[in-house]
Amino acid sequence: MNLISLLKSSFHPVILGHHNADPDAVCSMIAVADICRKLNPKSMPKLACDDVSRLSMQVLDRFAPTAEILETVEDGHDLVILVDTNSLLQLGPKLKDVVVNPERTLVIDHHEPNPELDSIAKHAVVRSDRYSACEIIAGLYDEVKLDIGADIANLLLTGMLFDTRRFLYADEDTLVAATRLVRNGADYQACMNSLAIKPSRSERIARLKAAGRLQVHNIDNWIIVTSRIKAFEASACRGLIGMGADVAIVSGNPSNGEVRLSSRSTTEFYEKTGVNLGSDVMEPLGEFIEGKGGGHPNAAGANGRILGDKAALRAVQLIRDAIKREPSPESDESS
Ligand SMILES: [Mn+2]
Repeated sequence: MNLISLLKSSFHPVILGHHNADPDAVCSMIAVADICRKLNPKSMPKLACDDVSRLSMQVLDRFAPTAEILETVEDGHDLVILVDTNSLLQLGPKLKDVVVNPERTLVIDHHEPNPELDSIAKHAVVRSDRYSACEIIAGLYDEVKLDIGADIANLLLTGMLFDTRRFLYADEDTLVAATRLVRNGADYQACMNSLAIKPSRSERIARLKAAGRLQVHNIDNWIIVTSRIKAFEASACRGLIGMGADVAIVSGNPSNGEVRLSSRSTTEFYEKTGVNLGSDVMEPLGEFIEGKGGGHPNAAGANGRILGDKAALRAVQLIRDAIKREPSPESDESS
């Protein structure tokens, strides 16, 4: 059965996105519902996600204030459409059991196909070479010969902007699709604005204070910065990386007398030095500050009781040691 007859044959489709649905997921879902209604005017699509991200709520407020996204689905649907995911696990606990009949399941997604895909759905539009589900769906409008209205164009462009990180990840097809959405009435600036989240006043002040108290350490041409604030350490680290640091370590001092350290590094730093902020830095640091530490290669933290300044300097020492241990192409060139 082709896509058009599948969608035309459905009167009660349910459209599912992944849990903590991001703007690409929710915007795709609303567009797919629009396609269903246009192909079959009697169709009454329902949308559902385990939960919707805060940013997605902001986008919906702006472009689809009346859209209803449910958290659970009752029986009685005749087609299940998975959007922006092809894995049941990603649907989250409340929805993973909705998908039961592969004959009546369609997947529209841009992630790598999951091995279980064939057993989930007999119908799939999975294009892992595309940068967003919204881009695929913009193409589907052509395929089924439907016009894209301005409302949907805004949603699809916003989903594309989000998943491509404002076209950092894109190719010619992506840009052509985006241009066509603008021609169909999408307001580029409004789409960009709908994705802007301004941190709270206290968070912004914390970031600025962290910048004001900065110490810069040069290790093998890498710029490692340390600072201290009361709260919002992780946000401050991201801010300092944005200002140009390769690694940022910020200690926070919450009122309970504990010390919290947060750290971030650039992908380039991790790729070229091999220094893992979790296992090389924050884990041993956790012990040093009489607490616990760990995390990921580019983002890690520790909690303990030793003063923040001392702890941050120790973290710098651990990075210095780790850089010496790891073969670093950068330092070979510069030495
Ligand atoms: Mn996506």
